[in-house]
Amino acid sequence: MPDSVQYDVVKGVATITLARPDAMNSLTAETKSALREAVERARDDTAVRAVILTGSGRAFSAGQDLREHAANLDEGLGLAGTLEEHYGPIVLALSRMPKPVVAAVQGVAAGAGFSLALACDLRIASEKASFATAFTRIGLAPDSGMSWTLQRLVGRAKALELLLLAEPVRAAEALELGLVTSVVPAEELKAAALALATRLAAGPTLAYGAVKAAVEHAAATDLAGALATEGELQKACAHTADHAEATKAFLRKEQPVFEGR
Ligand code: T3D
Repeated sequence: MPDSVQYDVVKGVATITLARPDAMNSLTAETKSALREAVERARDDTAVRAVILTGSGRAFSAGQDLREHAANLDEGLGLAGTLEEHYGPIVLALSRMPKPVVAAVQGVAAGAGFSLALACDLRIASEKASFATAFTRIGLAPDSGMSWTLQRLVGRAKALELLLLAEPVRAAEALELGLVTSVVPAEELKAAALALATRLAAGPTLAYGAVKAAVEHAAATDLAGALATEGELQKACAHTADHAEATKAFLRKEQPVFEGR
C-alpha cells in the first residue's frame, strides 16, 4: 500500500489514516486507490470489528487533489472516471461495511473529504475541525454521496444552504446540527476515537451490521418494507452466538462477552 494511506490494526480496530499532510490529505488517484484497498481490507478481515478513518496533520481531507484535477482538465480528461472507479466504491464500502466506522475529524473536511466523513457511521470531531461542502466554490455539484448523506443528517433546507453557500461549519455548530457525535479538545481526539471504536469492537458485530443494513434499507422503503427487512435481519441475529451468550449473561446477571459471531 502506498505511503499516502496507512493501515493499522490493534485489538480489533483498524485505523485507516490519510497521510498526505502537506497537501491537506487531498485525494490523488493513487491515494484513492490505496484508500479503496484499505477500506476493502478492513471489510474483509473478520478480526477487524470496528474501523477508524482519520487524517494526519492539520486536515482530515481537503477532498479531490486539485493540482491533479487541473492537470486532468488540461489534458481533456475531465473527471477521468474517478467517481465510478474511486469515490463511489469507497463511499459504498464505508457505508455498507458490516461493522461500525468512526470518522475522527481533527481538522478541515472539505469536498469529497467531507463526503468521506459523512459516509462513516459516527463522526467525532476535534474543537479545530470544520466541514465545508466546497464543491460550488469551484463550480462543481456535490459528489461522493453528499447529496444523499448530508440531507439525511441535517435536513433538506440546511443541506441546500450548506451546498449552495459552501460556508464552513465549525465543530460546535456541527454538534448542534447532529453532524458529529461529540467534540473533544484536539489533543484528546485520537484517544477518544480509539475508546469509541474499541467499545464498538467489543460489541455484537453481527447485530451492528444488521443495524446498518436495516437503517440503509429503511431509508428507501415504506413501513411494511422496513418490517419485512427487520424480520429477516432479526432472524439472522437470533441465531448468533453473541445473542445466545448475551441472553444467558442477562439471566446470570453478568455482562456479556461478545465475540462477533
Ligand atoms: O476532480 C474530480 O475528480 C471531481 C471530484 C471532486 C471532489 C471534490 O472533492 S471537489 C472539492 C475539492 N476541494 C476543495 O475545493 C477544497 C480546496 N481547499 C480549500 O478550500 C482550502 O485549502 C481549505 C479550506 C481545505 C483549507 O484552507 P487553509 O487556509 O487552512 O489552507 P490552504 O492554505 O488553503 O491550503 C494549505 C495547502 O494545502 C496549500 O498548499 P501550499 O500552498 O501550502 O503548497 C493548498 O494548495 C493545499 N491544498 C488544500 N486543498 C487542496 C490542496 N492541494 C490540492 N488539492 C486540494 N484540494
